[in-house]
Amino acid sequence: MTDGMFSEVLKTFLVKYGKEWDGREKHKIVGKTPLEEAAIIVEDYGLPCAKHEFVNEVYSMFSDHLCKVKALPGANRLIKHLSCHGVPMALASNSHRATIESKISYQHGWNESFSVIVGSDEVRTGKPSPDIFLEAAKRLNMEPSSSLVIEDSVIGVVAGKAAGMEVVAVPSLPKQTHRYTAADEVINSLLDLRPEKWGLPPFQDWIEGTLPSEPWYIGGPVVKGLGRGSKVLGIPTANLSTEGYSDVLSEHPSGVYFGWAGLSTRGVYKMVMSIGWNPYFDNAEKTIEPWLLHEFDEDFYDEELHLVIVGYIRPEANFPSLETLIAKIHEDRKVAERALDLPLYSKYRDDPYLKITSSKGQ
Ligand code: ADP
Ligand code: RBF
Ligand code: MG
Repeated sequence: MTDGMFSEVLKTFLVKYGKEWDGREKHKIVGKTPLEEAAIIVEDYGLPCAKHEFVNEVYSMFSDHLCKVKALPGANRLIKHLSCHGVPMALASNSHRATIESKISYQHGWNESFSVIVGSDEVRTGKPSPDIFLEAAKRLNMEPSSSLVIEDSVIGVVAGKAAGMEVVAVPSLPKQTHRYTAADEVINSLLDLRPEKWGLPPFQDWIEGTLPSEPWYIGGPVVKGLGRGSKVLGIPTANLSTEGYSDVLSEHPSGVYFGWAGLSTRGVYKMVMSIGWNPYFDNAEKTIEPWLLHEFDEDFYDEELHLVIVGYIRPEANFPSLETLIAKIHEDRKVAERALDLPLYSKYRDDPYLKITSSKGQ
């Protein structure tokens, strides 16, 4: 139970004991079984309750929130794809079976897609022991060696490898790749999974190097960034504040996206952008950096900028040199420029959100 909703419940629970939830604890409990979680938190906070009391209370509070838990970006797409192709799937989690079942009951089509569910209360030992995965393979009638595990926790990666399976890690917390060296591959989000690498049918929804999405919208005044775009890269990016966008941003992984940009006094332009921590510079803060594909003769700080984001290109990456980073961004520009001429994407040029009628514009 690694999602934000669980953190919220813990926070409320700890307040009752006069304690304050320290988000840093998240690290220690990712991927653990409910009883292990309880042991860690009861001990760390010196709570005057037994482990099983903690589990009972916290999980009964949590069950009221399960309906609000959102699927990870790309999860629905992946599940639909694999189940359409008849790939047998199991859900194997350190949570208890009852929690898993009620959690997925709120996700459309998931219960029908997973032919097997294994919770940690159904085996002798939870992850990192391989038991859960071995039991899942057995119930699916599959060989462990021909099974692929998709995991968000280090503990789960260790369990999958111990079961003799191939493991793709999708870390749930940012900047954690280095902790997942046991995995066969570490990807940034489920959007980056290439099923064909693992002998599974490839996705067919990529179009000319882009993955279309339902359009999503962000906007605000152009703010000062770290002053690197034009100076260091020769690529100016009209940064937007991330404030107020935590919900939209959590629905979309960090990465390189494209779409249309509307500037209140100037017009609508093609746009390619990065959202994330810029691994090459290893920023402490997540930034939103749209590059408008047009030559302007002046800056436009504070001007109202609205973006309609229509597709995804790639995850953010690190690069061996500034030149290779710059070359990659120019490649992104070409991909976006071409794609935005396709009817699928060009139709959003007329989205009313781009025609800003602010008091500042004239
Ligand atoms: P900062 O770190 O402050 O974002 P940049 O070097 O990235 O500085 O420059 C970004 C600024 O350059 C934008 O805020 C905008 O005012 C201006 N600018 C000029 N041309 C463009 C363009 N094509 N795309 C984005 N911003 C541009
Ligand atoms: N920064 C990275 O560290 N890795 C990337 O893969 C990356 N991709 C980018 C793609 C585009 C289209 C743009 C506009 C920027 C990208 N950047 C990336 C961000 C770049 O480093 C950033 O704009 C500068 O740090 C200026 O603030
Ligand atoms: Mg910038």
